[in-house]
Amino acid sequence: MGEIPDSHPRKPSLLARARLTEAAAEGLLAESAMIAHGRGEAFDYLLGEMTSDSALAAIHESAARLLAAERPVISLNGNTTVLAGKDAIRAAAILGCPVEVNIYYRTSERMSKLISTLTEMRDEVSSEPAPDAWTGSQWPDAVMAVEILGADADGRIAGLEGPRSQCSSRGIEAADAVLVPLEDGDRCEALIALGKQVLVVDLNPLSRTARMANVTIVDEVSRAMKKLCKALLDNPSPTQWDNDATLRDALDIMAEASNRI
Ligand code: PTJ
Repeated sequence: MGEIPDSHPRKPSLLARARLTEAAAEGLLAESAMIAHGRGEAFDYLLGEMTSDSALAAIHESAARLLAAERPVISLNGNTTVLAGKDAIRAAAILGCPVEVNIYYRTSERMSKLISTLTEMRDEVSSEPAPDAWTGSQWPDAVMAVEILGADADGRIAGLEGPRSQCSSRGIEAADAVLVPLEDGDRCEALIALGKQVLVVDLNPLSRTARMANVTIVDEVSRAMKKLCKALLDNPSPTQWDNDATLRDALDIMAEASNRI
């Protein structure tokens, strides 16, 4: 892809497409990854390709619940690793928690490619300047301490059958709070049934996942994960959360999109 000028109004979206196309060629993504992304893009277009106030509130609530959890984990699939893997590592470093590669269309080849990609990303993040409030060698130490789980599928998500139930016993199985961007409805339901806090990122406010989660961030995953890192540094506390209100707000914004013409 040629150079996209900074002035191009849809530059981030075009860059995301280029990243996904490259990742697909490298074998990191599910065959249906582009279909999922295209559906997300359509919703994002209606949202004006920006983080709404209600999505930002959901990001703060998710940060608060992850900080309050005893064993939080960030679950990563193919699309999320490619679009927001580095921010997921940054968030995990701030939280002192693992990330877990947990994919819907599971093959051992994709698992090992995604784990290698995240390992390289972790190295890169460790040599970045520390965020505010982190000093000296604290940041690289915290980043390098982020475990990348998923290779040993020695745990189970009770209530699911077959490869989709596989997870790490020290990650999703043991977790009391799971951040799962772009999750499938059945798995979201199973995690909720296990009594875990389920925090999701999904541009479709009507998806089963969006409607079932404890907190739904209706925002594009790379924007949301960047803002989540900032929110974690603010150290917020959990509140009474009305998730249906955030879904209704996203739908209202989409319904009002015609006013932008
Ligand atoms: O890597 P795998 O094997 O785990 O597979 C990942 C995909 C995403 C292919 C798989 O989980 C899948 O098929 O997902 P679905 O059921 O199509 O759901 C994807 C949801 O994520 C849809 O509701 C989309 O609107 C939403 N979505 C897609 N791209 C983004 C997004 N939400 C936020 N940010 C995005 N970039």
